[in-house]
Amino acid sequence: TGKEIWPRGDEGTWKKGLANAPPTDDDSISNSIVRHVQTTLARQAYNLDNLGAYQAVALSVRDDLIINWNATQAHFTRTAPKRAYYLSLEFLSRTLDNALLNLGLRDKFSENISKLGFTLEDILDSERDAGLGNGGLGRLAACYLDSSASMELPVCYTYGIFQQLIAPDGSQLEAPDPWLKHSNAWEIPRFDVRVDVRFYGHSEHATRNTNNLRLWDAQPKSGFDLISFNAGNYEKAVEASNTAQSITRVLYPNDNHDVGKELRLKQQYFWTAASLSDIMRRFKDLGKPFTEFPQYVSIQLNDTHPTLAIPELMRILVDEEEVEWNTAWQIVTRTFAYTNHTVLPEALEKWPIPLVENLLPRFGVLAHDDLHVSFLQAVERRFPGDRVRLARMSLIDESHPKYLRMANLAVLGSFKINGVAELHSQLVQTTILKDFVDFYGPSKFTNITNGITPRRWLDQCNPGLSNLITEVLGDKSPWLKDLKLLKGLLDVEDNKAFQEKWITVKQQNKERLAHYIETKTGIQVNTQSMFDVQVKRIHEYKRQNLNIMGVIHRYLTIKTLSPAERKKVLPRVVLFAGKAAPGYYQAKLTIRLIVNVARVINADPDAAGILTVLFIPDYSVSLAELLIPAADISQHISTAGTEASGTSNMKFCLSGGLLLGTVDGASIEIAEEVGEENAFLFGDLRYQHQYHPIPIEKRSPALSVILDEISGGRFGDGSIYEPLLNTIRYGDYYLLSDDFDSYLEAQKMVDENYLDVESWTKKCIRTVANMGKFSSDRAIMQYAEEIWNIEPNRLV
Ligand code: GL9
Repeated sequence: TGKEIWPRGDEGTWKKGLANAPPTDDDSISNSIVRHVQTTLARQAYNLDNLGAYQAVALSVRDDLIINWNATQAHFTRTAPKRAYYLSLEFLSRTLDNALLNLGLRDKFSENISKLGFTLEDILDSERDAGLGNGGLGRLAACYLDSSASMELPVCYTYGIFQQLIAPDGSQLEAPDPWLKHSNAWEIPRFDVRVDVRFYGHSEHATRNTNNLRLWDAQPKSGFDLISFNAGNYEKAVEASNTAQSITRVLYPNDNHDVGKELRLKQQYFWTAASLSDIMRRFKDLGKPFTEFPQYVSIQLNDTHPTLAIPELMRILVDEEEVEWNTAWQIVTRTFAYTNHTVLPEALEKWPIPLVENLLPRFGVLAHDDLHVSFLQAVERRFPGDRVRLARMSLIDESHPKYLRMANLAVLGSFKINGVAELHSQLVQTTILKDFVDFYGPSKFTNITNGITPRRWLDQCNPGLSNLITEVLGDKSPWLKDLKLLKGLLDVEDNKAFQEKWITVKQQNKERLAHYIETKTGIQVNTQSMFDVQVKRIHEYKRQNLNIMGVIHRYLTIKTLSPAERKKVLPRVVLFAGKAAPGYYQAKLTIRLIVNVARVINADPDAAGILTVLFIPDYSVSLAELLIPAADISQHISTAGTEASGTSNMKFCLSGGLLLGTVDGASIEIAEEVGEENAFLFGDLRYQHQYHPIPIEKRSPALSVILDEISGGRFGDGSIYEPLLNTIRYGDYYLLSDDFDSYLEAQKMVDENYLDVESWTKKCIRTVANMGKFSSDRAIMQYAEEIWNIEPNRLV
């Protein structure tokens, strides 16, 4: 673009300064850490604690990252490639270990940290998770940032996902998660990037490319009301400041559920408007006409949460840049693409029109009148007289009050719409968006199956397995960047020595987890057991209830055995973790039931050593990194058709845990890849959720017995759980009684298969060997090629 890279002064002096090497050799690493302790943190060496040491290490690593980042940005400015922007309201991550691995400096830093009297492990543990998301959707954004070459994500919450505590009676308590309590080395404030948002009124081994996550914080335009202050009204003086800051203060803790609160709408508009304004600034620097905007910018909407970006771009183009309306709409509809992440009706966002009109008056007009009317006219021309279809497709739900349907708006304003696994994308096209497929034709709709980053979900969280794989495949950078190379493991699947090492790695991961469990809960688990894990948000559709009913069945069976027979039982540890949305009554009851069932079983000498059940509190990315590598089997047992993809299923399989699941989401594709005989899938897809007039005793006698045991007080006061039990007895919307028997069958298969150590180990090896498809590198390249039309732009 001919943009000046050396804006002022003497180029030689600048270059000499910039050439100062980042800390990569031994002395410079420890020197850099010590310098940050002494100057940046202004601390004394003698009273430096782990947190202080963490901050100094993080700052040293950051120096390195910034140098790469600046080079990447300068390179992008010079070459002016098309950029893709991933707009997400959620992001879930931890940074330090990931940065060290990607820079290829983990071992060197570890040595230097030891020399300074700390351990890398303690330092890594001092980092707080950036829990700025609820679950899979937020973690997916983090995997995609890792895998991508040019994205910027707009989110900042002062309080992330709440901290979960378990009360003495087994119920969940929430505590705030002030993730920014200590200053955060990974955030660099950009005082030069400020935009107005108005409401109301009218490296690693091979690549140096370094991306950033753009986080926004809300500040009032004039923070401090001096007149009120001078008049002695101190509260009023900071009122505007508090109102503005409250926008970014909290994460709505709902997963797959829309609540429709005004503050949430403010957040959505705030983040999208701030990001768009930033994108616009960068585009304008190029000096190109607006008609070329889609040649330089693609914007991916991570679910409908940032969909207000569509009318916002219209507003900027039409009102501020005076682009003609039809031309502006052409630009908008060539810029946006929309990823749908759920077909659950309760998760589809809709905003009351009066709320939108009050908060964002211009959008009321844009969405309600112009876009809405011309779209309805177009549908009417295609399907004359089809009033029912018209009502379904309309941007407006004509109830009282009227609602703006965000998915319809996202489809209207986007050139491509994708689901996140094969089955899910089909369901999207045949159910919630069927009318739109009829209208636009199928080519506007596609599938991009989710992926996970192998750097974090294998190399970082399971170093034992990563090293073993490297022993077989040679150098580790190639396979970590081209995950299909894992197929090479098939050559050694029969090798006894390799199988032994494989088993040892899993055993060590189990011991690492058992140690954590003992320090956190005081409970000892038998590490010779099979580790059976279900970790995810607690939700009726994910059916933790089915799992706990299965556990009770196992327990009751153990109780019928003689002591001699019990000795032959294959020992199991069943682990649960996950948060329930604070307002989700049924999900909270599930947690209470699991905790109390666990208590009874763990205290029963008849089950000692052969069945242990645990609910581990406060599930997070760091806990996932510990749990996933230790699992022998993991459960993904949602009612078929409800889990869009799931991504933890991929993480478990990539760590050599086998999959026990329903035919749902990406589990279907995983079973296809690894071989049906290496996964335990059960149940089938029923498109119709139907009311069950047949009594539960007839539908599933086995399940009925268990419900009665719970009611009867076997696990504490049964009346507490009646509301939960009744959802299964009557209605059974999530089809537990349909699937219970086949679930038990599948569990029996798991038990039998596990007895043959060699064949089990081979199943695990084959699973890992065939997981290449599920790398987020593949997924992000599909977005780049099939949607964004951008190419890798490598910094050398
Ligand atoms: C989700 C789906 O429920 C998951 O099946 C899917 O893997 C992820 C990522 O595509 O998206 N959709 C959704 O609303 N959540 C998901 O996890 N929940 C949140 O994280 C908010």
